[in-house]
Amino acid sequence: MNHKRSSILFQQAKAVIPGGVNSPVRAFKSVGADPLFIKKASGCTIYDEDDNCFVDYVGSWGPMIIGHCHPDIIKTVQDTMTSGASFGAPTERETVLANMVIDAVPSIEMVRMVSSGTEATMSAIRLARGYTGRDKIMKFSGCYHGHSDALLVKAGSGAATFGVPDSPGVPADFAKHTLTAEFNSLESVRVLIANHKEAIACIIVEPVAGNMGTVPPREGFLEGLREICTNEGIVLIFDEVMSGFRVAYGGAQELYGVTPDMTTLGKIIGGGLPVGAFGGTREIMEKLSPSGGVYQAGTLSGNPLAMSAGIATLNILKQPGFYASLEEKSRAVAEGISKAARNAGYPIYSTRVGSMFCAFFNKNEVYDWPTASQCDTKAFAKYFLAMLEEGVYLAPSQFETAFVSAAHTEKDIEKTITAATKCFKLIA
Ligand code: HOZ
Repeated sequence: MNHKRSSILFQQAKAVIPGGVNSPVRAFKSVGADPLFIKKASGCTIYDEDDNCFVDYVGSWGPMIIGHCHPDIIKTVQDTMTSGASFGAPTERETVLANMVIDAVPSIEMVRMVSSGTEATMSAIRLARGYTGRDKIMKFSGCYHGHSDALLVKAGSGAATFGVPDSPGVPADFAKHTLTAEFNSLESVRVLIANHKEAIACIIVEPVAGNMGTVPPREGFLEGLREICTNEGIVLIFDEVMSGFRVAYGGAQELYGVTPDMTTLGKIIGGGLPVGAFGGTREIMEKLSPSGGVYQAGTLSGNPLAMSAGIATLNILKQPGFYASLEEKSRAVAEGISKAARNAGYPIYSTRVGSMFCAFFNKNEVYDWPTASQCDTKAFAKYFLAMLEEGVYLAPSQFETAFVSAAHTEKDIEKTITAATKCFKLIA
């Protein structure tokens, strides 16, 4: 496969953009290759600048649940654009999308729109601190909640991929307020709470961890967090930027039947345009400025284009059978890859929740960051590059999630499994 033009574009980008990319994992650094520069996409197919085409399992890292360039999204964005891209003033669409989110997500009685997932989590944390009057927060190692100072502690995604889970530039004085427990271990949570009595404002968790690969919650974990937070007066925040409207219309909280106090969203609710949101109980949300004193603002918050794309996307997701059909496709592809590995005699540990899945290059169970970090990342890199050559575009890191969209067809899934069969044999 020829990557000539992508390589030239990457050299040009490196001269003017740090590392040649505007978000680190995109650089393909951990798989030892140059990134592909993407020219266009349609459905679940992406085309690079050398006119190679790939079945896409990145889906813009989650938003493209209905596939790229869906006609409803194109139409609504074009129509909205003709009336103006941004006003910095309220529009009706913001209330429409807010109501759709409130109807869908069990924990949300009020919601504030922002422009990214990072902004959503950062603001939710500030609000939880303002609401409780406490400073400390708790997160889980390997979970990633965007790149704000307080949350770049033992972080997943690119931070884990590049070995900088605690980033330089985060003052120790800020990081000292962030406590880190182990995902799926209520015991580690209890120990930290015992050592910081009445000092913890919130526990933030990805209910389905998606930034250390895909790690499902063990039975009782989310329920246990709910109980602990209720007993200790701690705000429970589900970071559903990835899992929201992805693993079910109402997110992981609907799937597992556990209702947090606050929820952060992003990705899907913007239909591929930049968006984020955080919401929760009326009591907490009314502490937010201008109804309350906790400050948060944004010039492009509630942006008309993003609101329109979000509304159109949710209208499609609401259609009967959408999630059942996506579940079936996702099961077929994840099980197919897992079987291909088994047949090649190559041990992987396979996880999936709805249309989020991961092939861990690990023969043992992966249930937290210490177990995820044991994966054979060199073997993953070989697999990734071989799959790319076969026309399958996966996330360029072991510590990310693969996303299936409604646009993936049986033929795409077959192509993926055939490719995996060949690639596992190659590396076995
Ligand atoms: N934080 C994203 C992965 N979990 C990467 C975003 C991007 O590079 O676009």
